[in-house]
Amino acid sequence: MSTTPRSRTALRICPLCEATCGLTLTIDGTRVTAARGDRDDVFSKGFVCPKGAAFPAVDGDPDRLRGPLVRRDGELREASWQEAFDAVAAGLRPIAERYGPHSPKFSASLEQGGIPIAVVLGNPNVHTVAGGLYPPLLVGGLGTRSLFTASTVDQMPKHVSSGLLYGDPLLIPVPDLDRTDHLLLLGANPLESNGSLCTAPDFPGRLRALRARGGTLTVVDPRRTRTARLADRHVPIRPGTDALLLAAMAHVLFEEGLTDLGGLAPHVQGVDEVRDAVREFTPEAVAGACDVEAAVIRGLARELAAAPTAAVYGRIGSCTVPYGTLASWLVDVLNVLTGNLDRPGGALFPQSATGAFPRPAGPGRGFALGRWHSRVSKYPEAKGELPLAALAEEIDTATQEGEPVRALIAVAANPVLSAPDGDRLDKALASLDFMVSVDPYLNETSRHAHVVLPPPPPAQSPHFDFAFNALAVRNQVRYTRPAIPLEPGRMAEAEILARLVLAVTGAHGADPAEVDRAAIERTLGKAVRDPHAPVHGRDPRELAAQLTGVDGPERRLDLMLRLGPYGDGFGARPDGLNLEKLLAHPHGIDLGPLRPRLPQPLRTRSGKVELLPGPIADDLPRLRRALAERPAGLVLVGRRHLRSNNSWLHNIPVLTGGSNRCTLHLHPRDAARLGVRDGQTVRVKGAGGEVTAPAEVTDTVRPGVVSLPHGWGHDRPGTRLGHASREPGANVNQLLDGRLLDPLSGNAVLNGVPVEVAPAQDPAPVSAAQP
Ligand SMILES: Nc1nc2c(c(=O)[nH]1)N[C@H]1C(S)=C(S)[C@@H](COP(=O)(O)OP(=O)(O)OC[C@H]3O[C@@H](n4cnc5c(=O)[nH]c(N)nc54)[C@H](O)[C@@H]3O)O[C@H]1N2
Ligand SMILES: Nc1nc2c(c(=O)[nH]1)N[C@H]1C(S)=C(S)[C@@H](COP(=O)(O)OP(=O)(O)OC[C@H]3O[C@@H](n4cnc5c(=O)[nH]c(N)nc54)[C@H](O)[C@@H]3O)O[C@H]1N2
Ligand code: SF4
Ligand SMILES: [Mo]
Repeated sequence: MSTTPRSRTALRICPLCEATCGLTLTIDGTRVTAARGDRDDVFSKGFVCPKGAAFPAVDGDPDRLRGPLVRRDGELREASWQEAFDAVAAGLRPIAERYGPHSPKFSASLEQGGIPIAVVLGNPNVHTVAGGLYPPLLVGGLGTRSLFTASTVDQMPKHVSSGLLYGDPLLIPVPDLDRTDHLLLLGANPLESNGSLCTAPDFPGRLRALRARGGTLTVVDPRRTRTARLADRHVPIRPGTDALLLAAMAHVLFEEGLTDLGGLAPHVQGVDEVRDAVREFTPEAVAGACDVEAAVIRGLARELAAAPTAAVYGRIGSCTVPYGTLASWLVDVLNVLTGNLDRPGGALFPQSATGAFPRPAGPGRGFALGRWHSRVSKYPEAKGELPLAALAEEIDTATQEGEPVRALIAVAANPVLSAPDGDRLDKALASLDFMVSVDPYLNETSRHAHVVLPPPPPAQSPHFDFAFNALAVRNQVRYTRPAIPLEPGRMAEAEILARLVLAVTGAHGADPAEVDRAAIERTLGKAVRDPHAPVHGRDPRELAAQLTGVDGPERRLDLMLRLGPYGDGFGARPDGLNLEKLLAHPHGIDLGPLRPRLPQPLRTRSGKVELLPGPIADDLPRLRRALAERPAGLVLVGRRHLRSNNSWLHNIPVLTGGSNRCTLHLHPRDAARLGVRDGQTVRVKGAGGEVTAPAEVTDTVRPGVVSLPHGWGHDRPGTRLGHASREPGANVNQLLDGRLLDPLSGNAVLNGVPVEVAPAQDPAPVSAAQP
């Protein structure tokens, strides 16, 4: 690569999807001018997709905010950081004091939500160092029960099924992509998404390698996606019915004597109960609802059982549906029944370098659901969160008990587009007493904030994958420091969030480094008291003094690495990992293939995999009723485009255009029936509202199903998204009213939603007299 004297290269892990590819950036002065895959990256080995290659444009988008905005006289105006945090403290403290734990108004009742300040955490928090380290301190510091995150429009069903099966909602098995002989993939399209809850740089290449080594790939999806086209078999299921299909597969395994738990058997309880629970779900009974022939379902079950190793893997299309938790549970049940859970080639539990140090196997505390409920609709919490779909009503609806949400802190979240019924949420946000957004853009959500605190662009931020290393198909660890120093006037996102923690806890103005110091002190204090910890009995101050790193976040990373499963234990294991060692390996450290781990990480009360947990058993009658359900009309599903990322990359010209458009896919048969021509504008109507979009007639969707991508609808005033607002698209989530949830997880139903489609009237010709 040609480099001018002023240009240099720097490594940076890509934050734009879960694949976490290593990038080599070319930097000219203080500008990123090119990005390519880092060939020496121990995990991604040079892979890069069009989004990663567009890193310079994403990083350098001129619409990114350069400094904070503070609302004055109704207008968001540029302000200094000092003014911005003064405004945050002035806006939040009175509410915190009025309703907080020390005030007479504080409701100690679990049912009533405590303090009326909500925290909303969006998807990029799992892609930043700051998002991994500070949100728990923020939520804890506020003492709020009003926590809403992107998880409840995404993977909460998987957390709940893992919580119930294994006692730990974060213990999620991932398919052993590189070694499996057979992959059954439901509701995922990794050729566009690059994978989710399965971190695998070059997912497409790994699927091709699976086929090249003689393995088989089956894809279950109502659309013939790029992934489906790569597969040996594509099953175009009716949306929302995966749980029925999987239950019938389990039925066949029992009926035909094909279950074989292998070495897993001593660690599993409840197999006979599952056999009874799926008795009614014969392939013949589910075939009509799924619109998949019984013989095909039997074939799927037999193939799964016959494969030397196999993995069942479900994602968005199996989670964001009315039976999302049941489907997520059944995915793992099938892996267990065929002996594929926790064995090479099957589905295994990764071991992340920043995970907890392994403690001896044995009974744990289990996983509880519904420890408190939302104020208005009484939705049960799951994993400490309330459904994002209920955020609007928690703000705009008064009830007898508790206070409506009055103030909100949004970090990296755009729920006006990402969550159901954006119009209602839009109005609700506008009615708040106070709102803060930590966001690089003035967009559909942050435009309602009283203070916007913009983090620096990714090249000026460090990167470590706290979340995705625990979901990766290979154990490995990588860290990249900021590729470019902070520009003058910028504040690191870690410092922004640390200052927010100070502001909400009444310590506004204190040194933000105190937040990290206190966090380190707490962690070490606990560790030295823990008989299983490598530092048991040692002096926490002496340990804290050993931490290296240039700032608080780095010292916290060093701490987690040293206490982690590969760590040096502060000298207990001198060969072990610490930050210094990691920094000496800029392309990362490979920690080997996934290994069987059970029963060690189980935290259920029995200490075993509890195959038929009570809440699941209680939800099965609902699935039995679904056997008889058939949608009367069209149902809607989503889709992702390789060059998209939820709601926030439509402002990057190189990532828009071409096939990346907000069009309604519909099958030629449905188009003919409705009198819709290709390219014609259609009206789509759902329970929450109506949108218009150009029709794209294509047989890649099955008959009876239409598809519209999410994250569009950039036509609201008061945003600063120059490019996105020129081709705004329609907000698919306006079709939802937010009432349709998976009951166990509170996850919004985003797929398989009934809609009506009709040709729109051609727009009236513009009269010359119009102003
Ligand atoms: N209909 C439908 N709706 C969906 C989905 C679907 O499949 N169908 N998918 C759902 C899923 S899986 C998800 S995860 C959600 C995502 O929904 P959200 O969590 O709302 O995520 P995004 O839409 O990606 O918006 C991210 C926000 O973070 C900001 N941001 C970007 N980088 C940074 C950063 O480094 N720091 C900070 N502080 N902010 C940053 C962006 O400007 C943007 O405002 O959408 C969900 N909504
Ligand atoms: N390019 C790009 N990559 C992304 C994102 C992005 O927006 N763009 N978002 C990121 C995020 S936040 C996430 S969570 C991941 C998601 O990653 P994936 O889970 O791979 O998400 P999708 O590509 O939406 O694939 C979901 C598939 O489910 C199908 N489907 C819909 N309903 C059903 C159903 O009822 N049953 C079955 N079996 N299938 C169904 C849809 O047709 C679609 O093809 O992608 C991440 N990566
Ligand atoms: S696959 Fe994901 S992580 Fe890799 S370059 Fe593309 S967007 Fe970045
Ligand atoms: Mo997501």
